[in-house]
Amino acid sequence: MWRISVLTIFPEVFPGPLAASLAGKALAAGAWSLDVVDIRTFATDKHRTVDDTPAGGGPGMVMKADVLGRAIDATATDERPRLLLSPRGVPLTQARVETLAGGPGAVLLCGRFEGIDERVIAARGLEEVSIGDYVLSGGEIAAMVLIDACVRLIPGVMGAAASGEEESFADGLLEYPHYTRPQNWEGRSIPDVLLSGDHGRIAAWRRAEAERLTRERRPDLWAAFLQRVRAGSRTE
Ligand code: JAH
Repeated sequence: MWRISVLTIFPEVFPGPLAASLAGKALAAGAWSLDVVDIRTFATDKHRTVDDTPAGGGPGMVMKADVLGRAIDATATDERPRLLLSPRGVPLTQARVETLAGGPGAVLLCGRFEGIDERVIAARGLEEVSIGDYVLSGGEIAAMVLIDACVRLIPGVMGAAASGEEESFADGLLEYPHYTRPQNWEGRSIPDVLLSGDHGRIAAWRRAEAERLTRERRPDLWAAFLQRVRAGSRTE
């Protein structure tokens, strides 16, 4: 079974939205497991302290190495990758999500405050992963994002539709626009080509729209796409 362990000082926020929808049904059905560990239970003092002032001074607080070390050691005795959700991590990609979903699961450490003692990252082999260039209040919501992206790829969770969609993202373009009935809504109609029944023209229109949207919105993806097209026409 695909296993997630989450280490957090806010255990009550899990499973949160992960309990809804198909991911929640799959969790209830035992297709994956979620083990939530309250970091605070590994504090040893009366006030169950998990943070302290930064060495060298400065604002905020830092999560303590000793508490986190014990929490990780009590949770992660297996082969699963250990990830720290962090705005300075390597960007999470669909390719990485596929790798994680195809493995045994993951141990996710959710930081709070200014961050965690750097020595824990080295000593416990944590890999820092970012879900985007913005700062959250802590790693919990980022962990939920990562879990959601992985769980929908577990065989049998979402059915055949999801894996088909993955292929369209895997070719590096944004999704084409979607429409459904009614044909006219608030004076806006569905593009004629989609009602033509001509599957060749429909596929060509969708492809052109996917390319246009990618070019307009994501110059980074568009440049990578053009590179692949050029490399492909050299070797094939
Ligand atoms: C913020 C600990 N890449 C998104 C992301 C992930 C984690 C955090 N922020 C943004 C974060 C404060 C404390 C983690």
